[in-house]
Amino acid sequence: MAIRYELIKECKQTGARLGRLHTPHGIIETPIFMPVGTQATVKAMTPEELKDMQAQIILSNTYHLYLRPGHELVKEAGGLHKFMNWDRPILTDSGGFQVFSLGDLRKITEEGVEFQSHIDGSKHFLSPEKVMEIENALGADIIMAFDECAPYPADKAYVKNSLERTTRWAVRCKEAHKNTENQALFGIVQGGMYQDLREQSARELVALDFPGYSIGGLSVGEPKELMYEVLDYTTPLLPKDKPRYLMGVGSPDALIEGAIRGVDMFDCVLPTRIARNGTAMTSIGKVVIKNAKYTRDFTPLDPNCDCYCCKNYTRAYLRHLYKADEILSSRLMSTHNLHFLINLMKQVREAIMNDRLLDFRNEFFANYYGETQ
Ligand code: PRF
Ligand code: ZN
Repeated sequence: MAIRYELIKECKQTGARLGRLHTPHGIIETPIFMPVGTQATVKAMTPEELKDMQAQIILSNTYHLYLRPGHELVKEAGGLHKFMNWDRPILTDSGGFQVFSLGDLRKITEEGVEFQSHIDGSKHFLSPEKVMEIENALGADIIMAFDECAPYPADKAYVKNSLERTTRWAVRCKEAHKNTENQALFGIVQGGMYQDLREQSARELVALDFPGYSIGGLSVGEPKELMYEVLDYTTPLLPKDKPRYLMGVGSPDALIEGAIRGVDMFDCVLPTRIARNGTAMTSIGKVVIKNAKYTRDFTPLDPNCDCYCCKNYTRAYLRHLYKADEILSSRLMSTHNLHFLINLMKQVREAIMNDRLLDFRNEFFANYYGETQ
């Protein structure tokens, strides 16, 4: 078995889980936020910098690395860890989400998905077997099954069809996965916003006995309250002794609400993407650094943060860098935003340890949404 989940305790106030995930490249403390490194790099950050901000695991993408530089080349380099010089755990997503987001550029059949590259328009075909070949070549500690993420809104017949195909593809992934000793394959629960379909999906996947389970098909445009409602009835369907990963979710409120509902792992491009657009998440709410009110603000980006950016630079300087279109703007803002979410999860874990996650949530929200910057 490539991974082992150790449940340390459940928060008495919320039922949130504090755990440890043992992987071939080290131990991850959960609940955890995973920075996204789509193209074998967390944009603008070196692995050393990610370690400095205590990133424990990063995510990368099958779809992108298959198209460029190609999984064979990454394998030739000695695998993804070696290729990108990151020796801590890595999780790869299957491409199920990226391919389905291509719209007109793809065609789904029972066999797999035919699509055109977003880079050069060339034709490709991804099947469960092909995705396992790619993920085995990349060599991440945790790999995802090839799934179909239904859009929102979608009618029930469509969602039922896609979740049933996701189960059939999960069976094929399990059969094709060649490296079970070093790589843990997660099944992905789908079923849209329909309770009975989530139950069907979870039941079918749990019967296949994966080492972990992802919750897909959320944060696809539905209202936040609806996502929380789906989580309310989905996480209890999953085995307590396996990790649960909520895919593509990473706003501070969703991280806390997800942890409260029993989620152990999260990922999102949000912190790095908005950093490059000049937006910071801080303990007292969002800061849009280009605003004129920061011209002469010689205080740190976040008064309560001890990241490299906040310890050394002012809002006025960061605003200048952003306005002058300097690379350092993206680097410093990304440093802060990643540190902010990694540190938020550290605080969530401490709150679970002390049976006070509900209190922590209320305090955090009062500071985050209470004042406008
Ligand atoms: N499936 C896969 N990756 C994903 C998703 C999914 O449903 C989502 C949905 N938020 C993000 N990333 N394979
Ligand atoms: Zn900071």
